[in-house]
Amino acid sequence: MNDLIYQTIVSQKKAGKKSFAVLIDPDKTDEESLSRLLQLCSLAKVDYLLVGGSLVVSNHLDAVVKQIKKQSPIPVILFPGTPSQVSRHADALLYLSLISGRNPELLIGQHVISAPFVRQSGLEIISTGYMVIDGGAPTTVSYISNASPIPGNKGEIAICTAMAGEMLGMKLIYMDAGSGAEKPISEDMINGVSNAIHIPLVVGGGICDPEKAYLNGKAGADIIVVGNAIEKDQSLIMEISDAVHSVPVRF
Ligand code: 1GP
Repeated sequence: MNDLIYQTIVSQKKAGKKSFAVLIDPDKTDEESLSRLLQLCSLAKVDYLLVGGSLVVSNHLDAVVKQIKKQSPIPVILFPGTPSQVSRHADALLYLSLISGRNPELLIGQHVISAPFVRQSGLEIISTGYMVIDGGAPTTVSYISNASPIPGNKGEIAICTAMAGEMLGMKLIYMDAGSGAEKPISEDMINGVSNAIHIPLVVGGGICDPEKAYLNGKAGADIIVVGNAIEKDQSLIMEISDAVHSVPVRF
């Protein structure tokens, strides 16, 4: 199994460079709007395309990934909300364990079931400690996972959870306030977590303007993920990408 994408993420982190990932929910796109989105992502120098959703009720994940691979050189990373969201046409898959929750199914149970076909897919697998942070309103991810999120003002819980994830051997920590969160994760929490771990930190959920994306990068997020806001206004892609890429290097 190659680890090209992960190595890129790590070397960007080492160089102090921030990356911008656009989240594409296969349920909320069609061929034409995806085509437009991909053009904008290329122009804006988006670093990664994350594909997935908490539910994915349509069955065109494969078609969406194939279209992206045909039209865009940007790496495609699957961000599966359920174990069935695997497409061998992508470049990598975030193998998520919901370490902020106490639901054994999402910590390890579903992984046991999906392990053989995840391995068979030949995808680059990136073991990811997934932490849901309270974003002010119940989100699909907290409902589906049947697990309480970490309170937004409990930085020390987030720090200890991320540290545990790293020491258990996870390669990435993804802190998520959930898609469309009312309150994105505070810079304070991002800063605390980022200072406590050595592995790359992904942050997303409710980020809807370039300022917040910039501040998240400055606070220590290595990859900033935006989905919902871009679905509503594609012109944000360029502004947010510029903001993320303009975060000064800090070692
Ligand atoms: C959700 O982190 C992602 O899992 C992105 O959230 O859709 O709110 O940008 P948004």
